[in-house]
Amino acid sequence: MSDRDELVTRLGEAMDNGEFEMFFQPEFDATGKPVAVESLIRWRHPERGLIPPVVFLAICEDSGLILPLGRWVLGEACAYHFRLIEAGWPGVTVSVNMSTAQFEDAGMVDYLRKLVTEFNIPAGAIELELSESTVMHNPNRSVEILTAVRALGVGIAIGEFGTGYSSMSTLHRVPADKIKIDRSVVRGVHEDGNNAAICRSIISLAHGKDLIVFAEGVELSEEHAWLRANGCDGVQGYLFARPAPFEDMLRALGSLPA
Ligand code: G
Ligand code: MN
Repeated sequence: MSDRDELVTRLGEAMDNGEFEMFFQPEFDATGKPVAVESLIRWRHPERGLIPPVVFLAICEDSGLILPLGRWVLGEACAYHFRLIEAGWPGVTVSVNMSTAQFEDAGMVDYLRKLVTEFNIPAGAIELELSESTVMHNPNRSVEILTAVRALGVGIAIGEFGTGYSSMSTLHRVPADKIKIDRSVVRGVHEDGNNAAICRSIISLAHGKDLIVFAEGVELSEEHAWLRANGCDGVQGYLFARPAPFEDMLRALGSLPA
């Protein structure tokens, strides 16, 4: 058996054994109030410890394991919505990253509908985060899927924005609620004229379409200050909180960004 086949087998077992878990990274609005938590999958390997998604997600996609795994993640997002309420954070959205294969899976919307109905998930409690390339993989189909998703009261965020060549046409074609500017564009925005120009135009285009704009990967207080001064609606990044297990993340929610 090849290393890859072995890993595929092992990943299947990991699912059955409950070795996957969700980490969370908060997002704050312009006043410093936590408004969302992005859920990020991790594999807690019994011997190798915590394994980041870059190591296993591509293999999950190739092997088809991404579909059951993605459904598990959606179920977790619903469960954590209720845990956030219990913890005293009822208005905080749980954001779920979704890969292209899962997004385009014919059963995805039905599964999401089943969860939303069964658990009585209120509008705005859950948000799907899709990369620009996922949305632009098959734009016509994406419009159909996104329209159905939004009809369920599930929000749409387009992440890693500003890296694809199609950024601007994406905004005009697809229904969404929120744009997340990629951290490569946010980096050094207070001193890098190119990034500043890109951020400014993304913010103005998004606002022109009634979308809110968040910045990913904010690491410096200077970047944060620039973003606030230039109308960015919210922020996420190491400056405020790193991805962390749920309980640790809750503690970070309490300490507002400066
Ligand atoms: O593209 P996406 O939003 O899915 O990426 C999420 C990943 O980005 C997380 O796993 C997290 O580790 C990383 N990340 C989040 N905030 C920051 C940051 O401020 N700086 C850097 N370098 N990486 C970050
Ligand atoms: Mn993300």
